[in-house]
Amino acid sequence: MLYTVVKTVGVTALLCTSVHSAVLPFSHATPEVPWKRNGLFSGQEKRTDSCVNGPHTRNCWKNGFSVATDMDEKWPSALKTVKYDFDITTMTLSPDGVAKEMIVVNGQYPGPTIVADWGDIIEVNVKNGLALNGTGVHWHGLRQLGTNGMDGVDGVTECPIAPGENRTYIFQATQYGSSWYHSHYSVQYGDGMSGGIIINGPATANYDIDLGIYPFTDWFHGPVFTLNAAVLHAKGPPTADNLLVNGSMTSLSGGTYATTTLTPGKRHLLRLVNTGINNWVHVSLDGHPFKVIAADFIPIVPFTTNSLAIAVGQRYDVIIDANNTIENYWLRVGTGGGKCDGPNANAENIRAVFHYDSAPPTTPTYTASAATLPTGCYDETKIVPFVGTQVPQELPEEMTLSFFQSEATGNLVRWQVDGHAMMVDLENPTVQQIQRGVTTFKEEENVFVVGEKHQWQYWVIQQDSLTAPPIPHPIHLHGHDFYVLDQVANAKWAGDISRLSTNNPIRRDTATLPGGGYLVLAFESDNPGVWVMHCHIPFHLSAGLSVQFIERADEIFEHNGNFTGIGDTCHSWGSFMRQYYPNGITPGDSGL
Ligand SMILES: *[C@@H]1O[C@H](CO)[C@@H](O)[C@H](O)[C@H]1NC(C)=O
Ligand SMILES: *[C@@H]1O[C@H](CO)[C@@H](O)[C@H](O)[C@H]1NC(C)=O
Ligand SMILES: *[C@@H]1O[C@H](CO)[C@@H](O)[C@H](O)[C@H]1NC(C)=O
Ligand SMILES: *[C@@H]1O[C@H](CO)[C@@H](O)[C@H](O)[C@H]1NC(C)=O
Ligand SMILES: CC(=O)N[C@H]1CO[C@H](CO)[C@@H](O)[C@@H]1O
Ligand SMILES: [Cu+2]
Repeated sequence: MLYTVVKTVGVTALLCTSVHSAVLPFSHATPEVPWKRNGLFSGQEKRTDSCVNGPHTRNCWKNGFSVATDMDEKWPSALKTVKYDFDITTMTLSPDGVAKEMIVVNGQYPGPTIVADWGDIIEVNVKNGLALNGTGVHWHGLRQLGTNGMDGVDGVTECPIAPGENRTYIFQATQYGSSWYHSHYSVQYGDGMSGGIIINGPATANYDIDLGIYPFTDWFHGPVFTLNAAVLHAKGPPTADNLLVNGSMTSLSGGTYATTTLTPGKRHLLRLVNTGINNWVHVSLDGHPFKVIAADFIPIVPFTTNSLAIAVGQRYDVIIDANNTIENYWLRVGTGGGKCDGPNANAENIRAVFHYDSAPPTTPTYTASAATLPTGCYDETKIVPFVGTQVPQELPEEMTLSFFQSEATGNLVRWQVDGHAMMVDLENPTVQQIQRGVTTFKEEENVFVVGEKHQWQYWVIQQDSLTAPPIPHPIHLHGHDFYVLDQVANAKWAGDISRLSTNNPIRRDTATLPGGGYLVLAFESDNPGVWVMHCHIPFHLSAGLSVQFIERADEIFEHNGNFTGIGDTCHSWGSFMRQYYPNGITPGDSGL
């Protein structure tokens, strides 16, 4: 191995108040090692110069870009800026017939979908219209190359936006595909603050009609902040009241099934997103297999399946061929099954309607695939990225996930990495600390330092079998896609690197850490910034299940002018906190 991964954690030095002018001491002048992709599928690239993206030529894009372009390395230059104004307010809505005071974007749930073309600049002005909550927006899966300050992580890349204040996020869509945005202010998105993101680009199979984003989320009728305060001291997961499909569902109080219209004879692209809280979802459509063409932001070699398992934070783009009898069909949704995720009171009745245009508006009756939905909390495995990558087979560094709960601390739930539950300082985010010259961090900031330029970084997240309940966790990394090299339930990583799948492994931004086992990941240190990697179950994240990578600290400000204004946001946030929450927010809440 030509290099070592520098890892510091648990540095105990107190934050020093004297003036530091030095940056973190880990600038290595490592030469760039060639880790180029092997171009596995490059033979399939058509000449795209004159090719226009259309129903029969989805593989091409424009100006020589196509589905064979590696979007880690190349993307179209920005042709336009798409602009949105987000007003965050509370509002009482009844997505499933039960009224709930929600926190929403522009008065709607799900929030407005951001639509851009590959390469566009996205500019969103976010105004906090809440009375008593901070907010901030994270653009899930967007790489934020050179724009770490736009990542929207409170206490890490920014201070929360205080009530009455606003800030503008500006970043480039260097990737394409389907995703979502959500608040990263504690558990806030569980009360509704989320919406879809569509970045138009090429695809690995042809389709006629883009049906857009199709989100799934388990749903709690009470305020999620109140629930979280209880869950932080509970013995197990709470029971979700319902599960919303595209923002609606039925319940004993009314509500309706989401309905989607299909055009007979056409192929439809549907962008499935789990925007949920606790529940994995299993999804199938009666009489219609899914042709799966992308996993998270990664185009994949198409495969056909009757159902998909989707962890919180994951996405799948699927093509549905409306070639069946002109009728109405059930889309069926199951959860992981209660033991691996969390109980859902309406688990048996979650569905939606797919209606063929010109079919009579009757309730679906077709039941042929009704009984076939699997259960369990796991990732799909047939995922082969269309643009292949060879990852060198190297030994990963280990992080251990443990669990701590004691009567002495009022049963406060702690999900710990290497012995520490993450707690961020909302008033002094990590990037501001680095800007001020801080070089050592508190143990509970769970800092892992990555100093090298353009090298592979390998990590194994190991569940501690003695303390951690053997449940799976959807792990999400910011600023990068990662490669899934190994993923085993109820097992201990034994250091055998020959096990690692390195020949075009699964590449995505969210993957399941199996119950009682481990997950081995690799990513390239190609994006200076502070990037969190965390469990995407808000209750676990709030109880500490996160780390932050400080990647190439000495270059963060050199390549990144986008921390401008962080001081003002932090000043406003500090004033707000002193006035309304002098004792801090929920005790034991990580802030994330
Ligand atoms: C956020 O607002 C909710 C009410 O919508 C309140 O219950 C909660 O305490 C607030 N929490 C924080 C951390 O600001
Ligand atoms: C955003 O805040 C600035 C002051 O920080 C103010 O001048 C501007 O009018 C605000 N914009 C909106 C849309 O509220
Ligand atoms: C989801 O709901 C929105 C709002 O009702 C609607 O505009 C959109 O077409 C729906 N999407 C699908 C795929 O049905
Ligand atoms: C619809 O087309 C798919 C291939 O796209 C085929 O496998 C399936 O059998 C067809 N279904 C019907 C009902 O014709
Ligand atoms: C380096 C960089 O991307 N700087 C941009 C940060 O954001 C401002 C607008 O807020 C741009 O003007 C800078 O170019
Ligand atoms: Cu978790």
